[in-house]
Amino acid sequence: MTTAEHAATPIADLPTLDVDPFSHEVLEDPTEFHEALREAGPVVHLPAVGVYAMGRYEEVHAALTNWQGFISSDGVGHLSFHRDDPWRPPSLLLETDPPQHDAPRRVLAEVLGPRTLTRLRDAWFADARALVDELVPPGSDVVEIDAYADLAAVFPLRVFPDAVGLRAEGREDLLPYGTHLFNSFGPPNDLVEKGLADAPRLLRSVVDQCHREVLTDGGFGAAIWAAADRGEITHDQAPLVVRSLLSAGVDTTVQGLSALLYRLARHPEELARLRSRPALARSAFDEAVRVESPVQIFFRTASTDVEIGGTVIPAGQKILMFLASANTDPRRWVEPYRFDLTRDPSGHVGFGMGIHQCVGQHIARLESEAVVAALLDRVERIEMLPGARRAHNNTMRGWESLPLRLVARRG
Ligand code: QZP
Repeated sequence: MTTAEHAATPIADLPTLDVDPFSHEVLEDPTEFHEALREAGPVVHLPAVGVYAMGRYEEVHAALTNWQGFISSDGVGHLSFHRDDPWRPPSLLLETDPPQHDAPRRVLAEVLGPRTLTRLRDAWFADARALVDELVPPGSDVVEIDAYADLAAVFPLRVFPDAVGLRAEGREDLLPYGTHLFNSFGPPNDLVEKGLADAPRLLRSVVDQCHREVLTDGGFGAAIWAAADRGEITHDQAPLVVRSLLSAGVDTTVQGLSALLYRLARHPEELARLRSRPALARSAFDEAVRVESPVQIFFRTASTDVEIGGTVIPAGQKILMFLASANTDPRRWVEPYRFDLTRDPSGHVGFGMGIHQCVGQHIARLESEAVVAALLDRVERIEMLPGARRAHNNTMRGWESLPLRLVARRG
């Protein structure tokens, strides 16, 4: 081999793609953009965002797992904490690197661990049954629902705030806060602009729900404060760790559920497969997360000159990872756009990968399992109705309205 074959591509010679991935056109349907990005090369300059982007599975996976080379502590959005003032104090989990990351991560992993899941399981299955009974009242034959507004955006808010131990006041702020938070990871476009006026109030409301005094006994919030009493994190850190739960646990599960409901409606044969093998309920959620990727993107920052995909990313440079594109890369997945419950979706990067991989993913899976079980019980068929509308957000892909017809099971 010649040295030329070993030499990394100088950054100036990288392929360029002159598309704004945060434009409404791309947010409506990013498929074509993802294909162009993957075809352009392993690392591609995006002048519209001023970053180097990755859309292939191999490089996105490599970047996510190289936390030493691609750090989070300069922000995982478009802003660089070095240059710019963040609109909220940085997260102790999302926007830190080891060693600062370790203790908060350990605490949340324990709080959201297997013991918690076992404790919540029966109650959440009953809650899902109750909600589905409201939507498909016993004796009804066919109902039309908005699977976003009536189900996906309702169920997580019925179970999660109670599990955290929140009071009633301020729960209505969680989803709008999340919407702005996820927009704010993107560049300062119209979506961010629209949220700016209300952002300080929403942030205050969420922060007000993190204090020890307002959290009920027995919840995730109280468990985080108890970890502070044991010295596992400091008392100063506790409210910010609670804030991470409230930031990461609402919009994500709402759009994760809407992704699954959409896919089940579009693929009746997969719903039938799920009915014949209910044990598929867990992987059904992961397959929906893979193919729809509710969390579409994340940024990192090169800590030093880092080689990736034959390119050296210069120290301090932001990179943009397209999780959704990696999750549909034909180099990694057979028939990548097919929602297929017979495939093994593990390895998808819809929950991220590496040390920052979603610490609440088991909670999200449990929510989805509960909803799927309730639906399988009460519903024979799920059909799309006209009028579905995508929500446009700089980070999240999902629905604003998802009209579905549910045909009840007989007997
Ligand atoms: C949001 C935080 C998809 C995610 C990046 C979700 C998320 C995770 C953590 C936080 C916020 O710690 O504030």
